[in-house]
Amino acid sequence: MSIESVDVVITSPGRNFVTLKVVTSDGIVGWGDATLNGRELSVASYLSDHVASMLVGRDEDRIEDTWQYLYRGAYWRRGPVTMAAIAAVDMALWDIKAKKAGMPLYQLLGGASRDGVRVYAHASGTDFEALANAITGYRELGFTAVRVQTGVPGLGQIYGVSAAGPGVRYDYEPAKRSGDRPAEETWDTRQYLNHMPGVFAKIREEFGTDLRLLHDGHHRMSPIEAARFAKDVEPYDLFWLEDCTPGEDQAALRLVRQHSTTPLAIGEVFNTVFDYQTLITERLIDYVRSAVTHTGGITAMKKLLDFAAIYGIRSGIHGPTDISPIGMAAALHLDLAIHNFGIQEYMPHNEQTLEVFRTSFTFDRGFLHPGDQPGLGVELDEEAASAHEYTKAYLPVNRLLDGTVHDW
Ligand code: GCO
Ligand code: MG
Repeated sequence: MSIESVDVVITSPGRNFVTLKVVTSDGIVGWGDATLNGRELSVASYLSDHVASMLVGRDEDRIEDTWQYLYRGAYWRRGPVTMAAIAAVDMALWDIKAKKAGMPLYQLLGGASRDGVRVYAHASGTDFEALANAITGYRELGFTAVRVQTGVPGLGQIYGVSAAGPGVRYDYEPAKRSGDRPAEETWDTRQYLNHMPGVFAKIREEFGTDLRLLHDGHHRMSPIEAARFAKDVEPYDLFWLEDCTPGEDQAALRLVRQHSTTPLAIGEVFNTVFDYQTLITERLIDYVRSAVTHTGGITAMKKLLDFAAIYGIRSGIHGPTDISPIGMAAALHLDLAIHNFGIQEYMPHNEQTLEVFRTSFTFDRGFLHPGDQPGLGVELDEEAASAHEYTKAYLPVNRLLDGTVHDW
């Protein structure tokens, strides 16, 4: 048996997704997620112009060999475009292998290590009342963990805050269909640092100590600012502080660590295990935040998480809406199987997306389960997909109040 065809499907049911379809000579279909938010077409081209023809005729069962062939064999390695393309191939091959075995993928990864996967939701609000309203809504749905982002007085629309109003919002989407260039937002770290600790204090007062609270700094603080923030929020027992400093600077986290016991998570912009080498071996983080889709797929992610396990570091796999339901399913199978699971991010996709991607994962009182369909458990409806044409969309660009470009 061998790979007979490889095709790229681009669809935009409210937001853009790039999906790889691999079909074997005996008709088994495997699906992989290749979505890179705001740069989707570059991965689509990498796959259809450079990778597809290399795969046709290969043995679909040789997943590790195919991974190495695409990674080492390309000479130019790493980077989000390359690693998203490799991830899509890898996911599709695991989907095929598990379908051939007649098992859900998590069984091939060692079987379930737990009954369900604890997930966290995105609670946000432009002010405290709206935020508290969102937290209440998620608690009523059974969530045991929420990520908290809120507006900062003096700044307009900022990262992580739904502009759509209070309540449980499944519609926060940072990529904007803003024409030929990105929308711009403004930022001031000083105002943020002065505002946020008080928000956590009020949340603990109102909601008690049970709820797991997470927060995303989205790469905006300098090392010393991040150290101050992590120290200031210590009394409010965060589950994690995410991306407190820009991801490239691994040494920055040494400084944050020296000053605080707030658990740290980083990695959604990383692509390989090498980005984590210092962070893991020096135990500078507590959670690995990579997306399966952006880190070379299930093969690479399993190795990364096993490496982290040796150092007592746990998983917190990236799961925003720009990861397609296929990438989300890949995460859930890993989450269920590995021992060092921490938590899984969950931003449910909109209805249009779920008409295109037929999922079988289930949500029950704060926990997801990938389901027991053979394979990943997600099938793409190509007819439904063809109704939604690609529409250019960008993540915003961030500027300080004086106009200087800042990390978004
Ligand atoms: C998260 C992330 C996302 C990213 C988005 C960019 O923690 O979920 O920070 O919200 O901003 O994935 O495409
Ligand atoms: Mg993040």
